[in-house]
Amino acid sequence: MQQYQQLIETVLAEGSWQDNRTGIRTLSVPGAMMRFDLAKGFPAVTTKKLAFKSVVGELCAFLRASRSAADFRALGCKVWDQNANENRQWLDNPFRAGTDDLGPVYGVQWREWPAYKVLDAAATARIDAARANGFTVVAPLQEHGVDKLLLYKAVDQLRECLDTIVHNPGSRRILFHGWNPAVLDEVALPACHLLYQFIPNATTREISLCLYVRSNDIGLGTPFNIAEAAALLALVGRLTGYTPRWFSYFVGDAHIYENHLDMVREQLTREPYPLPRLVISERVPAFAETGRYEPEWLEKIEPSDFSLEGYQHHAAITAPMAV
Ligand code: DHF
Ligand code: TMP
Repeated sequence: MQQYQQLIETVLAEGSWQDNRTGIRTLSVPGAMMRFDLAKGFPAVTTKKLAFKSVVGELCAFLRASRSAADFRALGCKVWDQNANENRQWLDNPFRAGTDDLGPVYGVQWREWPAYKVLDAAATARIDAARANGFTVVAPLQEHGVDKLLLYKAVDQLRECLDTIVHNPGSRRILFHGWNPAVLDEVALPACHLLYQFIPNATTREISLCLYVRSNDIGLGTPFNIAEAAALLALVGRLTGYTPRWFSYFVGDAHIYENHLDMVREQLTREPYPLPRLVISERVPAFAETGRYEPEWLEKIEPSDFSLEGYQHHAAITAPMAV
């Protein structure tokens, strides 16, 4: 994780002070990138202890399309409690559905992106094509005196990515998006890690991931986001018959909060350890061995199915999260 140390150094050296909604200033750099060769190990931060159980708990909650901090807690991840229950603006939002609700965050968009079409009731070929693509008619309506039909589909973007990896690996369109402009007014926090693109190589049987993160808290968020995406890629590879290889991580606003400076400076004094390996339990079927495609494991997977082997790390340090 030399790359993470370098990112900290870059922001400390080149960052400029920025104010933001949280009231805690940040040192920020506009645009940063890290690239990991996953054949060389799992990208866990080693200059402090990564809360790995919490990382995989969050991943499992996303995969199940959870929108309640209680579901995240039940899977061993407490990092959503403050965003659900301590942000005044969210507490006052009429879309908030009570204690612990986060709104339609990440997992809801990944697995159930709400998609609508309004079609002329007479356009039967279009309606049939939409139905064949999984849309169902939910209501008749009128627009400017013309009869129309409202159709709806909850798009399982992630499942569609796996289907494409298996059936059409040459596609350059295998991505899922977390940024849904139609629901920004309904969520506790608009997606930070928001665009995931899988790039399988059917010749080498390797799969790579490009991730775009619009806003990244380098002290707390970045180590989590890197590890979680790498674990997701390993799971997707297992279920589709590919070995994880390159992981490119792009950041828009890369920042260090003022109250995290002591933590990251302490990390810079520490020498990174060799990287651990990620192990996914045997019960999760490997497509490459069974020849069976079982994407339902996206929902069945448990945090305990993930473990790190040989994870050496320096002492835990943490710092407060800006809410
Ligand atoms: N807000 C802000 N300001 N920064 C974030 O990184 C952030 N991340 C969110 C939600 N809101 C956010 C979701 N992800 C921690 C890690 C990830 C995360 C939120 C919080 C965190 O506090 N990590 C601590 C302890 C983790 C634990 O023990 O479970 C750490 O030291 O890594
Ligand atoms: P923002 O919506 O004003 O950008 O605030 C979100 C903050 O949370 C920002 O500091 C980035 C951070 N964050 C991450 O770095 N990673 C995450 O996964 C999440 C949810 C948030």
